[in-house]
Amino acid sequence: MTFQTVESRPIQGQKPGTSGLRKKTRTFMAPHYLENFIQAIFNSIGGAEGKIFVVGGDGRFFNANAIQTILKMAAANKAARIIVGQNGLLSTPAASHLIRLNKTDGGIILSASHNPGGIEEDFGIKFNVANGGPAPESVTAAILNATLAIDSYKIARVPDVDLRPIGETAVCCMPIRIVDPVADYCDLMAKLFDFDAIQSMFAGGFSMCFDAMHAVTGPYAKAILEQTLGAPEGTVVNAVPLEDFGGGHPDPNPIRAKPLMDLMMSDSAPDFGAASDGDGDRHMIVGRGRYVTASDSLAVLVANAHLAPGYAAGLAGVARSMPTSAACDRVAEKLGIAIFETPTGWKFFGNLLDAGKVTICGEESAGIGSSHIREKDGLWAVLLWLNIIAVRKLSVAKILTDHWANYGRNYYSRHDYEGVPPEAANRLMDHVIGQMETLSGKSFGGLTVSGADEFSYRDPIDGSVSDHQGLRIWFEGDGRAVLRLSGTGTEDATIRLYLEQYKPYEKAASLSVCKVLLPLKRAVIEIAGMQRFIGRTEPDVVT
Ligand code: VG1
Ligand code: CO
Repeated sequence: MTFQTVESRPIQGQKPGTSGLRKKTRTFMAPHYLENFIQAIFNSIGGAEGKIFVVGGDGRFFNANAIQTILKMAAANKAARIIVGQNGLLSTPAASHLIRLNKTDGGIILSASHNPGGIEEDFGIKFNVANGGPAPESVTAAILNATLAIDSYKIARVPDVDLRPIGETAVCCMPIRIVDPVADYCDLMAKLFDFDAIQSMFAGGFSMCFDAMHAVTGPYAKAILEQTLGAPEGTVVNAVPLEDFGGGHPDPNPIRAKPLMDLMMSDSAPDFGAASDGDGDRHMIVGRGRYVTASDSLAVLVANAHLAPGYAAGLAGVARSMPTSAACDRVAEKLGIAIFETPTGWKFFGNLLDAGKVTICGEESAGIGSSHIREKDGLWAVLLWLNIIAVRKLSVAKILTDHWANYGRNYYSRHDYEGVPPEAANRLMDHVIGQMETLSGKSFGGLTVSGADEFSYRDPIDGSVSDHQGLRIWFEGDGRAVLRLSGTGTEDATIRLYLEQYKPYEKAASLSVCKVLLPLKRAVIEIAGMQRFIGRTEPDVVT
């Protein structure tokens, strides 16, 4: 018998409200676990029969095995066809593009993004819908319900498919198209950006280092930056995707991408530095001697996007996640375009993009993207920066200081407290929520609170409401702090504290970020009772 129906039990796992399932790899490898989740996805969308899906992942440990299981389950569930990246590789943005380009019914992306990979580390599965974007909350809720109700799954008992040759193959009678993971994505980038201008810039000696962090963007960056745009070989480092990302966290921030930071702060720094995360949807920009926060990157891209051919007609509007700094709001205001504030997570941008209300969206975690797909896009952001530099012929540092001179500066930093026992993290948050009504007017170390609330979002397109999206505290004198719990961890809780202080340009010149934000940090530590609830006040990661 080729197709088998296997009896099965509900699985524990998905956190309500998250767009995918992220767990320890061993959990996914346990009997029936992965299968149950995949069947739950199919069940929640009215079955896979007759549907077309894109499948691919970031190449981490278990990627190859999981894809084989998914192909066999899709065949047993009578899917019409599958488009899969060669060797099972697809970056999240490339998968989003393939879903749209081929008018498919959605895609299954295997990644735990910036989380480390390996048998003792993390694995994840995201389901993206037909617009190419992460499943909205209505769909993730349906998947969650399906995981709790499941009693069996269907799978074909056939040998593995060889995913090395590009071209047509099949599992049972279900056709599979194995595609070059880079080609279509590269074509899309060539339409949006002035490749000739960037090419001339490289030909003129412009130097760059792109750290792919042994994750999925290696092949993309090599094909686009080196082979297409003519950057010298060796511009892309750590370019081969490894199952364990070389033992690191593929999270493009100054801590995890320290070798790149060290290079860019040294005497031998190239003109431009960039990195991307595990699944290629996020980025880091660092100029010679100058790190660019993601919030500033977003503001600079919004202010200069019209210099790239794909955005020459201007932007419809901009959206940013709530914890992201308001630097891009100032640009939007000057451009006279709408600005939307959404909860953390790319899925909240989908409706705004589909409705044509916004062209560029961004998050402080270095996920920035545009209407070209429905995911954030690391390489896209890097290419837009390159296009802007090619046109303006200025260094990153100069572009940034010019920007602050025009708009003033939103000093910004995110502090992550990792490995916190979940109960302690919840008690801390509850403690702040308990004070919400009474904080206004109180002073903490000389800073006076001017307002506080818990962020709730009403989607302007479909009216759906998402509550409990983080705690906001405003201070007199243009300061803001945000506290929220990470939704992407797999073990303990991570508390994220976001600090932001606006200064008009006269005062913005060359102040230290730490110094500017210290009073805010002290105030929040006191308000949240940090020492009392989690036994410390210093974060693990500061970005
Ligand atoms: C983090 C980031 C958030 C991002 C999410 C997924 O979430 O803060 O901005 O959308 O990761 O990114 P959290 O809940 O841990 O703060 V990725 O690159 O995993 O697709
Ligand atoms: Co990612």
